[in-house]
Order: sequence, then C-alpha cells, then structure tokens
Amino acid sequence: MARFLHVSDTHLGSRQYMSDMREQDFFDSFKESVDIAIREKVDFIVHSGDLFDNWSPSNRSLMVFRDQAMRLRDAGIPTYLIMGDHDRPKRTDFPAAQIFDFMGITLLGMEEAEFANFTAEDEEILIAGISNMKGLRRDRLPGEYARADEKASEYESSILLSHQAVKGFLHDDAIEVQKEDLPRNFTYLAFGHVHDSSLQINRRPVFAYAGSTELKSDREINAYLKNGKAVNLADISHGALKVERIRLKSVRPQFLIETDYENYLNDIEDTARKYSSLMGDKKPLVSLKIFGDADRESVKNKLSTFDNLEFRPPFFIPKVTAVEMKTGINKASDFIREFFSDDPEISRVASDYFREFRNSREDARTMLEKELESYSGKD
Ligand SMILES: [Mn+2]
Repeated sequence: MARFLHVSDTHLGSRQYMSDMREQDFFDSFKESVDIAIREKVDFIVHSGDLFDNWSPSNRSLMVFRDQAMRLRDAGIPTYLIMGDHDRPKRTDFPAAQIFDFMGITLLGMEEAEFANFTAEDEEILIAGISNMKGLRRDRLPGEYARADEKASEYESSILLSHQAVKGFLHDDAIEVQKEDLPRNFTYLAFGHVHDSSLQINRRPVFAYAGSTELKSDREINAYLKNGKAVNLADISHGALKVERIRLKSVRPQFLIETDYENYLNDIEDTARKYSSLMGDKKPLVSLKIFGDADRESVKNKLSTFDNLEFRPPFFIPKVTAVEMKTGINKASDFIREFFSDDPEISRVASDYFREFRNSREDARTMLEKELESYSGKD
C-alpha cells in the first residue's frame, strides 16, 4: 500500500488583480498542501502541472517553493511533477522546477511520456507523466497516451500525470483530448489544467482534476462556493484506489455580486450571511458590479465601513445609451467620444486604448499594466 497526495495548478507567483495580498494567498495554499502531505504521512506527492504561474518565476516564488521542498525532503516525501502550459519555457531554457532535482523533485515527460517507479512495501507502483502538449506537440499526445497505457498494463498499480483539457470539462474550443483517447490501464488519472475540480470514482481508471489550490480567475468563484478548493489524498494498493478530497482552509473566500445602487448593501449583507461558514482567518474578497446609475463616491465610502470584507474597486456599469448617428461621426474614435459623452475621463481612457490596440497589442498591454498598477497602488 502507498499513500499519496495529488496536487495541481498551484500557480506560485500569481498575483490576481495585481495584488501582493493575492500573491501571498497562493503561497499559503501551497504551503497548506505540503502541511497536509506531512500530516497524512504520504509516501509521495504527484503534481499535475502549473506549479509556477510563469515559466520564468520570480525569485520570491522560487524561494517559497525551495522552503517547502526542503520540508518535504526532511519528511522523506518525494514529488513527481509535470509541466503545465504555464511552466513550459517559451524559449530554449530549462523548466524552473528542474532546478530542484537534487531535492527529490522529479520532473517527468518534457517531450514524451516518461516513467518512474515508486517502490512500496509490497509492490512497484508506476508513475507516468506527460507534460502539457499543445500546438504541434498536441498531435503526438494520443500516441504517447497509448505508449504509457501499454507500460501500465505491466503493473497492478499505476498513476498517469497529464495536463490537458478533456472534453466535457472545458468549453469546446479548448478541448485537446476526447474521453475515448484517455488511457484505460492505469489505476488513477491525475489531471491538471482545469481549475474547477472534479473526481470520478465510479469509472476505471478513476479520473480526477484536483483543481487549482487558489482562485486564479473570478470564473472559478461559482465552483469554489460549491466545492471549495482541495487536494486529493489517495491510498493505492494492488490496483485498488481509495481517494478523498481534503479541503484547503487557507483559500481566501471570494464573492461576485451583481447588483444595483438601490440593493447593493442588502445584497452584500445577504451574501456574507449565506456563506458565513466559509469565513475563516482571511477576509473574503468581494467583486461588486453595480448596474445603472449610482452615486460612486457614496458607494466607495460605504464599502470602506465594512471591516469583515475586502472589496475590489467596484465596477460601475452605466445603462447602455444609444448613440445617435449624427453627421460628423465618421470615425470609431468619434463614436467612442459620443458614447461616453457624460464622462470625459472614461472617454479619454477609452479613446487612448482604442488607438493603442489598433497600433500594437503589445504597447496596449504595457499601457494597461501600467494603468492597473497605479490603480491597485492607490487602493
Ligand atoms: Mn492552470
């Protein structure tokens, strides 16, 4: 028998909303995953990709990972991992995780399926890994799955690590793998890439997206409110698998509230009450969308009086006003000016971005990042 933890999509270094607080949240939930591995005395960890948020991580992210890798090494717990789409180098370079190969961190399957053996008390367990394959590499994936599957037929217990979008779990444009292409001989398919978790125990092999350990985007809020974020704790023995989700407590609760000026205070109170069971050590982070007319100053003042909630700067979405097509509106920039005619500041920003995006996406991106940085700095 061997016990292992399946962790995925930790995205160390991610700074959601350009926020230092959010960067720390990702570090916290990664550390909690390591706490769980040590507490549960697992024999090894499998990580199914997107360890770091970026293929060239910040020094801080590398330090955070180093410190946790040292704790695991001291506890005698090796880690097997693959690269996600975020950690595959965009030019000729080594993957960041490979720096830690001397500490019991084994990176598998950079270009093709690769295999490691874990020697448990009474059996050899196969750990197969294929890093994220997209673009030209994608075409080789079915062949690599087939090769891994053949290898798995030689073992009673086997685990496959892969980081891809399987049909049924993401929108159809993003699909890279059909369900019938998935290998059949493994005991457990440990998948990464899809951030909303799912665990299918009533099929062979057992299939799991462990899901991300923090919310990388507000699209993850609904699934998070339903299922939380988790890592999977599994016992594997002679081809039999028992697996349970262990919820991560350090995840910062997030809410998205769509409302209007008349109801926003009630809606905030209702949401906070409804999800009071999620309130832990961290203040929930609320994204607020206010539709229609609103006294923006008053909203901002009111929000600052909540001491149990953190607010992102609220989004105000004014009623869409029809632009009358009068003479003189020939160019898109005239149209933009007319559309935002009640707010000269927004009108200026919109025109600037329109112009920049037309010239160069890269310049526009730099401009947007600068603007957001100064914005989050103010808040
Ligand atoms: Mn990811």
